[in-house]
Amino acid sequence: MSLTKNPNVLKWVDEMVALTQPDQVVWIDGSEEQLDSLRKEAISTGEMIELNQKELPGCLYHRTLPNDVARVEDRTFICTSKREDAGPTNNWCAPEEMYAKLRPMYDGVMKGRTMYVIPYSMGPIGSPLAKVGVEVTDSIYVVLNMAIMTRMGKAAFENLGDTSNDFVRGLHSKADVDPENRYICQFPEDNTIWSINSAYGGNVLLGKKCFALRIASYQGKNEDWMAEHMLILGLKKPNGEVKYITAAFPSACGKTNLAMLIPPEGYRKDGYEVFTVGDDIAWMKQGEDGRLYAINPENGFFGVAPGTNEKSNYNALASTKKNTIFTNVAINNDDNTVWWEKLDKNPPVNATEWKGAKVNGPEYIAEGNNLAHPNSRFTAPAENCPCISPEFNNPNGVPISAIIFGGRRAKTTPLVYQSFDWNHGTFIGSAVSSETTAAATGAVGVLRHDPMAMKPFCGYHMADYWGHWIKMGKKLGDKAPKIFNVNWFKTDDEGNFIWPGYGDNMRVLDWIIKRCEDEVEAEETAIGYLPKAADLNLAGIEDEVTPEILDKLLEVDKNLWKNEVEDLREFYKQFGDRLPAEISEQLNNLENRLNK
Ligand code: GTP
Ligand code: SPV
Ligand code: MN
Repeated sequence: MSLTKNPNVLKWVDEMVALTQPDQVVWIDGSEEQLDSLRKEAISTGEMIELNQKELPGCLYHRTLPNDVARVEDRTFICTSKREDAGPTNNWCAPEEMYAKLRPMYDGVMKGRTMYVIPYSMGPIGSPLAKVGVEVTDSIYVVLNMAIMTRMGKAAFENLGDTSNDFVRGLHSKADVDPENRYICQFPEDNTIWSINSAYGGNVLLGKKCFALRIASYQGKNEDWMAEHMLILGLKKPNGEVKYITAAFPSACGKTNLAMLIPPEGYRKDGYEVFTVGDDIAWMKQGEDGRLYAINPENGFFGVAPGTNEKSNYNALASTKKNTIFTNVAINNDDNTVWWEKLDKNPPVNATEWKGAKVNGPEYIAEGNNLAHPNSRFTAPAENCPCISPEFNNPNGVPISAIIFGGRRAKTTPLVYQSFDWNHGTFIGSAVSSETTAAATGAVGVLRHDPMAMKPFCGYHMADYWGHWIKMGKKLGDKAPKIFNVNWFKTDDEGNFIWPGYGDNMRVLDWIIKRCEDEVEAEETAIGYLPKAADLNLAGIEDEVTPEILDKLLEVDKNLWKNEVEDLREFYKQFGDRLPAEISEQLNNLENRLNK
């Protein structure tokens, strides 16, 4: 029955059973037989819909409640004993108070239901950087997603061993999916996560944001490593050498797309190739040679569906062709396949929109509706990805040459620039602002601070987190990756993006790698090193990116940047004297350079 003898696991599961009182407990061993019977059960109850098995073998569809389609940041809490340890950018509650508030909600909540006990590893099983979690849940959807997103099953328990207490305890119940009583709570001091009243993605796949970012960032601070909201890609040069880059962009700002980039034709002909190691989360630690190494703790992609097509992201689309779960996209009832905005120009006439209503697709869209929810997602196995890196399962990770920050900025931030050094790069990361997206509930398109793309995911005081970055930089010394900032989202006065983006972002990666290898000079400006116009390879897009547009893309408008400095000064105030001196020094230096 239970898959482990580990008394710490058994004791905790017993406690969770006593609390939630399920009718039965099923331990998830990860076997295909067991998963298949769960799939059949979920299909029979209507929880999942089987899609066209010829076109999309192994693929299932799931629809969540309209009130439950994204992360809920206002209901997400970091529960540390001291308020100041959670910091001003997190919702905080004392652990005892939060446990006391939630316990009655969990009391008997699984009566009439089954509890699934899911052992999983974040990171390749046995990797020195990997960690084990156990999630108990009353949702088959969660089990089937965790089976794709993590290394799930018996092997995770074998890796934990019979005595270790080092596992993250995740309790999830969809309960009544009541938004008024929805809570996503992290208890970093207890390695514990309690999530209730949601059945959606980042709220309930507890290995992902809750563990691999919120809890893990806290662990990383204490254990000298880093948990980041970053993609990891390998860029193969014509000489066969592969350089690894990580990039932190806020939710729905292009990580999956950059991680799976297909270089423009000219680059492909020359022999450039991009390999995906990860599309959302990186765990990074200093290796024996002194360099920074990254693993992707996940085993699949929980990717944004809308906007994904043959052209924008061929590799992501290809990844979804088998054994994939689609959540909140639209269904084409003629052939029982899926559709979402910008998949192609032919929305199905005989469609079911994401909330479940049968509609005429083209007419429905013409009336201003979305067929798929803007935050609809695919859960696809990493092994499906045509450009998955041969290093994907390397237990030691890949050595990182460059770290990129970015966000959605219509103005101010140029296409790309390089920091002067690690501390300046840390400052640039701390200063990231981005327009909000549909990945979290709330208004879309509002500019907000999202340091290192970690605002919703940092499990402790944001200023201490910056301090941790600075400390890591000292440890890494001259082996530290170079730090850059990019912005694919600059617009003209009509609001149109002026950089083609997607595959053409290769041109920016090319410059970044050349800078890492000291192959090109740069323009020293007040904000950092910018490319000399002639050093960006625009072959094939000269018509689109004219010299005037390139000027706009590389512009450093001193007045806008002075406003930025003002705004940052205000933003940093909330961190009081926990703000590292290095960060305020960087802000002062920037101001002085702008005033010169
Ligand atoms: P999360 O999974 O939420 O963390 O998101 P992500 O950062 O992986 O975002 P993703 O790559 O899925 O992109 C989200 C949206 O940004 C999609 O609608 C893309 O079409 C769009 N996007 C991605 N890259 C680019 C780009 O280079 N230019 C433009 N204009 N849009 C882009
Ligand atoms: C994000 O919002 O950054 C995601 C999706 O990657 S979720 O898992 O829902 O958080
Ligand atoms: Mn993400």
